[in-house]
Amino acid sequence: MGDLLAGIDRRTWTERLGPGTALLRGFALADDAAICAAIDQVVAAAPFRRMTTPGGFVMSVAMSNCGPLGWVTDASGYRYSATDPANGQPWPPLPALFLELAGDAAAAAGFPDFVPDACLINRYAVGARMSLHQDHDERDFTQPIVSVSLGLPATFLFGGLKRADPAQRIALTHGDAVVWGGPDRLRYHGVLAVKAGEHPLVGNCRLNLTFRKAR
Ligand code: MD6
Ligand code: FE
Repeated sequence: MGDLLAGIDRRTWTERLGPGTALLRGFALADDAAICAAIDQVVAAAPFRRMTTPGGFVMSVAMSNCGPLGWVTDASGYRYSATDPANGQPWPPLPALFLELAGDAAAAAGFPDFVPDACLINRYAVGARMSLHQDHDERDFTQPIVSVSLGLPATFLFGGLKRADPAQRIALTHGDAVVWGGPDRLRYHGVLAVKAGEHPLVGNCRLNLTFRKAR
C-alpha cells in the first residue's frame, strides 16, 4: 500500500469502512499548512458562499471550488459548472499539491490513476451540518471520491445505499482522508452539526475538500 508512494512520507493508519472505503487517518497532516495556504489562495479568487438548494434552502455549509469544474446548486438544480456563478470566471486551478494528495490517497486505498477534475471546498462554521445525501452528480461512478478533513472535528454519518439504511458514526479529525468508491460509491452520508472549538491552524471552523472526477 503506502510503500508505492513517491515523494512525501505520509504516515497513516488505515481503517476500512466498507468494501470500497478507506479512512486514512492523518494522511494530510504532513501538508496541513501548505493545504491551508492553498485554500486561502483559492478563496481569495472564489470566495466561500452559502448556496441555495433546488428546494429553496440556504445551505449552512459555505462552499468554493477549484479545478476545471466546480459543484454548484441553485434554484435550477445541482450540477458541475466550469465557471463560478458569482463572477462568470473559471474556477481557480487545482493546486499541484491537491492533485498529488488526492492521487496518493486514492492509490493508498486501491484506486490507482485517480485524476480529479473538481475539488469542492466546504467550510463548516460552528453549527453547520450536511444532511444525508448521495454524491451522484458525477458521470463516472468507477472513479472514487477523496475527502480531506481539516480543522475542527466532526461526526461523519456513513449510511448504506438506501436512505433509510442505518448509518455508522465516524469521528473525522484534522488531517484525515476518506477514499470512497467501488461498491460504496453511492452510499448515503452526511455530517452532524460541528461543535464549538478552536483549531490551532484552522481556527473556529472545519474545512473539507472533496475531490471528484466529474466528467
Ligand atoms: C464533508 N463530505 O465531509 C462532506 N462526499 O464535509 C461529503 O459529502 C463527502 O466526505 C463524498 C465522499 C466523501 C465525503
Ligand atoms: Fe458527499
